[in-house]
Amino acid sequence: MKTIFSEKHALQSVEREFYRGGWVEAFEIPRRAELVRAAVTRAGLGPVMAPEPFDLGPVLAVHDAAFVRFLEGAWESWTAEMGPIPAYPNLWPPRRSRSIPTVRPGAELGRYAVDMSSPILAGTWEAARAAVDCGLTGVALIEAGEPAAFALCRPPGHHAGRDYFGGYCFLNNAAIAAQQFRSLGAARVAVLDIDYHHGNGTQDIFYDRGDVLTVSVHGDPVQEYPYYIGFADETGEGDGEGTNLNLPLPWGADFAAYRRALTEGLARIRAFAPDRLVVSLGVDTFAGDPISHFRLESGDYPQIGAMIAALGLPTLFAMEGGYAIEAIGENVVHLLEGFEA
Ligand code: SP5
Ligand code: ZN
Repeated sequence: MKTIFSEKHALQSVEREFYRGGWVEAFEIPRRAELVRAAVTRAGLGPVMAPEPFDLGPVLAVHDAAFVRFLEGAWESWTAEMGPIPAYPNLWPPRRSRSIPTVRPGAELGRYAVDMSSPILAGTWEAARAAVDCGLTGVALIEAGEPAAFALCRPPGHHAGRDYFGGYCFLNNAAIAAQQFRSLGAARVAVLDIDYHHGNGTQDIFYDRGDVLTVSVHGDPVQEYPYYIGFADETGEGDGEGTNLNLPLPWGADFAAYRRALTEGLARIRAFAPDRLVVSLGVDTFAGDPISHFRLESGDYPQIGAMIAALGLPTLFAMEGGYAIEAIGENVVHLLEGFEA
């Protein structure tokens, strides 16, 4: 299958992230994407191509317009007041406060950020747009007849909601791609999120939609980021009632437990009978992942790919998390090879 990759991902680059009161070596680093790209090439998975540029239409079909305007201009307004330093939020609106615009960039940052993991830098907007373009180019390839495509998105996207960013994510690449499939004529689309963390942004975006099924297998939010969302009793609302499925697993879950949950998720997708599938592909389920607590081995990933392939759906893979640098390339390629086998 074809891989879509943009060098612009490197514009989002931090060396440290804030953790337990101090700065630790960052986990979401440009090297991740470079290693996946190298592994794709080494394995002969198929050609690696640059994305086509898309206008903001598909982004605005998913994200709030004021949020998008904020992200686009955040660096400029921040640096005008603060100088050229990374934009980190350090305050958040209290509950029941009103959404009155302010002129201060720090206050606007807190309005839209959900955590401190995702600083806005000079190139953040360009990097996030390029990641979206990777997904949209994958959609176009599939609509042109490719059975599958791999959007090697970075920064990742699944924690970004309609009007918020965080968890290393700014724009929701997978959700934008799923909506694009809808806009181009698919009646029903499923999003399967196999990143270790709950795909809260994707759930949020499609929560009241009956035309997009969202399924996520992830670390139980009782124990794990994003903590406040991702529980099994969140099933959708309104037209979307019954079209969100959360399959949380406890810390320490091994592949046997994982496979059971995934099997349940895939059965729900089959019953929904979608026309297209988007997979939020994180490999932070790996036992060696430095910030996660599942126990999957590299040898398990081909089976996950094969299980997804058994759905027989045109499938877009969109890269999300995975922080075990030494194994990220191998794990991603194993999964995609399992899909194609
Ligand atoms: C896309 C994605 O996988 N985002 C993950 C966001 C996780 N944010 C919480 C990170 C907590 C970092 N903990 C450091 C543990 C060091 N031992
Ligand atoms: Zn993750």
